[in-house]
Amino acid sequence: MNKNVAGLYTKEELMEQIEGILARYYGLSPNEASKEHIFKAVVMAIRDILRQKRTAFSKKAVYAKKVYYLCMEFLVGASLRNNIYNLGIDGVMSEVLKEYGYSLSEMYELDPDPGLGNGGLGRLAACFMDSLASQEYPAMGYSICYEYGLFKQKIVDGWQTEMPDIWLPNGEVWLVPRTDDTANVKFDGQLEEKWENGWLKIYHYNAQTVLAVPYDMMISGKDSEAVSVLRLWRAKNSGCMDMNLFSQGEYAKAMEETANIEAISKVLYPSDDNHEGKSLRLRQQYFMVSAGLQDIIKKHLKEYNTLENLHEKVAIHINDTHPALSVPELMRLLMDEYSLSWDKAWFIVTNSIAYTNHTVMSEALETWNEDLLQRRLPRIYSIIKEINERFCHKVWEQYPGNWNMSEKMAVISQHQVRMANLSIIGGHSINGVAKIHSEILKKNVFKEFYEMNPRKFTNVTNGIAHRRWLCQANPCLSALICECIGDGFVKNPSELIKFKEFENDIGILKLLDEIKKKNKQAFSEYADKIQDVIIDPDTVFNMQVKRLHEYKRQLLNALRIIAIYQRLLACPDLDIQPQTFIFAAKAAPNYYMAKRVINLIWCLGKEIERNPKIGQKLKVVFIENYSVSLAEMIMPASDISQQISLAGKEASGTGNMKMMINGAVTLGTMDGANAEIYEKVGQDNIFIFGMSDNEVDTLWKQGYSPILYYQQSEVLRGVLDSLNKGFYGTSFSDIYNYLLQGGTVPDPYMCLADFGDYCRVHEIADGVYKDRARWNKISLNNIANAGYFAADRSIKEYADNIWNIKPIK
Ligand code: 26Q
Repeated sequence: MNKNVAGLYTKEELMEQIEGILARYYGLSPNEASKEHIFKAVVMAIRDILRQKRTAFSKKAVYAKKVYYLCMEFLVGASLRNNIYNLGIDGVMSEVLKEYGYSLSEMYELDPDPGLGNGGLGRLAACFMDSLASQEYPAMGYSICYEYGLFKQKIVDGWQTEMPDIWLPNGEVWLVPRTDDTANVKFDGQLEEKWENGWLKIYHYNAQTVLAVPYDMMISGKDSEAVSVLRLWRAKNSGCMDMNLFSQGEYAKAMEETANIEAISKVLYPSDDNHEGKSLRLRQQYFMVSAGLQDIIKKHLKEYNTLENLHEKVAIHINDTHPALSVPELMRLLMDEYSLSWDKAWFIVTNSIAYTNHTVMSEALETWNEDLLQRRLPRIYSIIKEINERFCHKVWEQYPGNWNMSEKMAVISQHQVRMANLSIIGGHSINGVAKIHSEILKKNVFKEFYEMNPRKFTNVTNGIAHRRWLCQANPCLSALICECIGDGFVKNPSELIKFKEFENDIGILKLLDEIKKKNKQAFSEYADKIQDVIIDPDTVFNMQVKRLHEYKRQLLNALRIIAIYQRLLACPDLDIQPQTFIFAAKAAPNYYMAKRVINLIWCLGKEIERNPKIGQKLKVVFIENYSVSLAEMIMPASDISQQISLAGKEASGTGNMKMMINGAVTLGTMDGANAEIYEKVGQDNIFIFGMSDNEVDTLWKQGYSPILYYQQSEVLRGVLDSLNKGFYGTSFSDIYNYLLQGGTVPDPYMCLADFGDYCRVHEIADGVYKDRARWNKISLNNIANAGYFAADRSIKEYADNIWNIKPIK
């Protein structure tokens, strides 16, 4: 099998390939093979196809500028369906499997969903790999091959418990080990500087050397010749055990060292909000950065035999500050290993690196303790100090006497190393991930940097892999769109706007309604199967699925549900639209308040269930273990998409886009990408409520007094008081206190300030929902306007405006 163009594989060729693998690897004929064997052989056959395609593509891309995307997380999701779809071999593969007595969906069920990310940021990186390949950009991603991904969540008696995500035994089939490209990464030790022939040579003594072994995962493009490679590094002890220790009889200590080293790629940190400054996390970051940059240099030298043109041929993207050590590490490699001068190295570094910021929350901005950095990474520390000194000098020259400017922009301050400042100074571009977010970066968070260098700042609004989230996750809707406007939108998502022509077509609107119903039914069956919960597909599916965070305000949603519940308790015969509130969310394991909110939602659901009459109109379900695979079931089944963060806090959100493209209607605040969804669909096709980001700032500055809202609203009083008594036998008086008083300040996300408007707008939405024709028209308008939120568009903007790379045609 040696074909370049997707979709040209015949049934016979694929069977020959699969059977060859079964024979070679397992010594089995198809008759003897189990379902698992067939699955593995199918994956290996696809892997081979992708590898051949990648080799051919790399040849075409020689001498072209390439992008390297560094990210501590890639939440890729299951791979089999995506690759089969993108290669266009669904039909023929299904026939092949029939010969062995299986179906495609049986194979998909065996395909693991590696949890190599926490949420939005990691999923964005995965969507980008897909778009890069589909649009034929030469690209490679770098990350860590965590042995354990994000924990698996189980709710036990209403409380989140965490279990390890052991993905590798099954997931390993997707990985190709590339031991030839193993790199060495050095930690600890001491430095010595020596002048030799007019050069300052740096010697790094007593360092601990860790092997970084690469494993490649290939990601195909849709109808394209390109394949993106995601290179995941695994930490290994450098082979030789410490024989000194061993000879002295200290066996356990010698083993401990291996365990310590291999811990680097053992587990993904499950917290996406709170920077804790742990030594292991620092080692993970440097491990990935150093291995990745060495790899980039090696590849570049192979093509050009010089590093002088690195910045012309390589774009290095750091996804948030987690890979920010790229700045000093690339300086180190260029100067210490390849003898470039500081100025030359600095020119190359600052013209290669670009940085995306994903948060404005101060507690999530990374800083590292100076002593820790100096101990673990002595050379990197000395380079950061030099960068800081040179930069502060420049600031001082430009703003003489202005201590404020220097203090705000310094890389090192009060014994902390600030990674965002390092990333801005060491790169040529910084961008936010939605318009409003990028404005906030310029206005507040990085105001001084913006003043000094406005041209570095830009925005690239996020986007999603629409082929995964629409074409694959919702095949019926996708087929309907194809019938109406053709299949151009698959490769060119902006064509989705043509679907708008059908907004008054009663027949199409009815079909849209039927598809939604079918997806809701499918989700109900799935929920019953995985979690034993019964959901009525004839109710409104009102969904909030995302990580659990105070700023995302799942609590606000819960408060309103309590209000509805109380209304129904008071008059059980009230004629309301029956609705199901569906939540799915993981909380960081040490985030107590987030876990309490899950607890509240769960107890509320249980208590309502006990009252069968009310239960017919109102249901609350918490679906466990939110993951990419679960999201692929949820998005197509959603009617209302709740995006209710406090304005100014959610950088972008991408779940909002996934729901929109599946025809859900957003009910949300003017935050993150919601504001752009509003711009695209217009006010008739979205339900917006709450304070604007400016109003939020003003209220907070003038002093937020939740008690006023409590006093003014009887409904709110009823809701809050009921927290003290609690639900399903559990009191939530701590949440009552949090909302009204708090420890030092009450609820910083001001749920009560937005509560009234939230209820008002929700009521309008419920009214519109009753008018099915009108609702379906709104739904259609959301789908038609979702093309802008495709990752293909985001990637093109990055390619044109930041990376300066071109597709390989
Ligand atoms: C930091 C230090 C130590 C350990 C972990 C971390 C860490 C890990 C993950 C910090 C943050 C994250 C993830 C952040 C994230 O997902 N942010 C989201 O990014 C999305 C893509 O741009 C946006 O849509 C969301 O608005 C944003 O919250």
